[in-house]
Order: sequence, then C-alpha cells, then structure tokens
Amino acid sequence: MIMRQTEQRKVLICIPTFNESDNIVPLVEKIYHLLPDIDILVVDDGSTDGTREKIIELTKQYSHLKPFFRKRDGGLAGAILAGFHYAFSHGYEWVLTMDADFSHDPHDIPRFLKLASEEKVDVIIGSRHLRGGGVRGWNWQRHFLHFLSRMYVTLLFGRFTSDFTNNFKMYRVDDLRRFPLEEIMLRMGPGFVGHTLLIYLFSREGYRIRELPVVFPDRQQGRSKMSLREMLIGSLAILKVRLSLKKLRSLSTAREDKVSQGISRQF
Ligand SMILES: Nc1nc2c(ncn2[C@@H]2O[C@H](COP(=O)(O)OP(=O)(O)O)[C@@H](O)[C@H]2O)c(=O)[nH]1
Ligand SMILES: [Mg+2]
Repeated sequence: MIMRQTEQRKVLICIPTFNESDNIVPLVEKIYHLLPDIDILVVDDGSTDGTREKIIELTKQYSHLKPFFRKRDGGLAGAILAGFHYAFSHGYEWVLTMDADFSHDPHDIPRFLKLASEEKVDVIIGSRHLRGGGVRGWNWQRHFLHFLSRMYVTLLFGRFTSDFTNNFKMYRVDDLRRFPLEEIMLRMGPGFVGHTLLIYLFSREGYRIRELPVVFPDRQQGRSKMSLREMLIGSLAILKVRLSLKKLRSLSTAREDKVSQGISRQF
C-alpha cells in the first residue's frame, strides 16, 4: 500500500520506550521502509540498556525521527501524553501511538492512514477482538487476566469498543485537544486506566470511533513492564472512576455538532 507523502506528513507516530534496545532499531527501520516520510517521536524514560544510544544512532540515518528523552519515572501514560503535546505544538493532524516491542505490527500502520484519509473518523483503534484480529503467544494466565479485565470494564461502563486497552490507536489531534488529558491520563490511576477512560469519553461524547482488526503477537525480545500489582491497582482505580461518573462529565467537552447529529461509534 503506497501512501502519498502528504498523507504521511500529517501524522506523528509516538512510540514510548523503556529498555527496548533489541526492538527499537528493527522497528524504526521497518516503519521507514514502509513509510519513508513519516515523523516518529520516540519517548524514552531513562532506559538503561542502550536504547537511547541506539535512538541517537538512528537519528543520523533518519531525519524524520525525533528523540524525546525524559526522566526514569515518567511512566507509559506520561510518555504518551508527551507525544500528544508534541503533536499539538507541531501542527500534526493525527497522532498514532504504538508499542516498541512488535506487538503492534508496522504493516498495519498504512491501514490506519488509509482509513483516516478515506472516512470521517476521529479515533481509530487497533482491535484484537474483531474478526481477523487476535493475540498470539499468550499463556492461559494472560488470556484469563485479559478476559477478566474486559468483563470487568464492560460490566462497569458497558461495551463502548471491542478493545480499549490496546495502545495501537490513532487520534485526530484537534479532538484530543478538547479533553483535559493530564487529568484523564495521569490522575486516575495506572496507564491503562487513562487509556480506557479516554476512549470511553470519546465514545460517550459521540466522537466517531472506528476499529481495525489487528493481530497482537506477544513480545519476542525484552520484558513486559505490566505487573499484576499494576493490574490490581488499576482495577480499583477503574471502579473509583465509575463511581465518580458525574465528575467525569466535566472531564469531557461534548462536541455539539456530532452529538446532536447522533453520529456515534461505529464498530
Ligand atoms: N516511555 C516509557 N515507555 C514505557 C514505560 N513502560 C513501558 N513502556 C513502553 O510501552 C510499551 C508497552 O509496554 P509493555 O511492557 O510491552 O507492556 P505490555 O504490552 O502491556 O506487556 C513498550 O514500548 C514499552 O517499552 C515507561 O515508563 N515509559
Ligand atoms: Mg508489550
């Protein structure tokens, strides 16, 4: 799928990294092989395994690659937020977030771009739960935990998308600006709570959400930073968010035109 240069220049790809030295070089090379004109922002939080040095090396070869180095304890949600702010201040139309560990297949990126250029849409989510999508290489415990977390969120909030925790998403920048992102992404609990809440608010306010089926292979290199502890803390945080739904009203700014037209999520 060949994307026009102009389409690529509107998009910022934001990749958060923490200790991804085995993945970052092949990942960036693969993306530039597919999309030579796209801008990539790699937000690294104090990696100690040589990831930063590799990013710096890569910038010598790829002029559209931007490094953003932060302190150790930035956290995933903060890294993504940094990517959003970068997109705000540099005039991008779209920001696409993806993991560095090849769980998000670079070959899917042109599908996101194509959909954004062809349809009126505000958020595109890579979904593992649509026909054609899926996960590969998880053990039964990981499947079970994932299943439980989906059930739990669906019970609390209803079914607003088929996949709300996958970080493979593309947002229209002007829409993102309408939300108090610090409050949503940083103050509500661990990273995935903010992700879930943000998509919930997009859905509730009638923004146009589309989902694309994606296959999510488990990481081959490096270690996951998600812990059981974080999942438990997150589960309590989500319950707290649900109990304060009234307060959430002030966390979102309805987009009158879309709400009144009744254009809502499509999946
Ligand atoms: N910048 C930054 N990136 C992080 C942090 N924690 C995780 N990541 C990155 O976020 C992505 C997803 O993390 P991962 O450990 O694979 O989580 P999992 O897929 O849920 O197991 C990967 O690209 C990580 O390198 C962090 O604190 N800061
Ligand atoms: Mg991962």
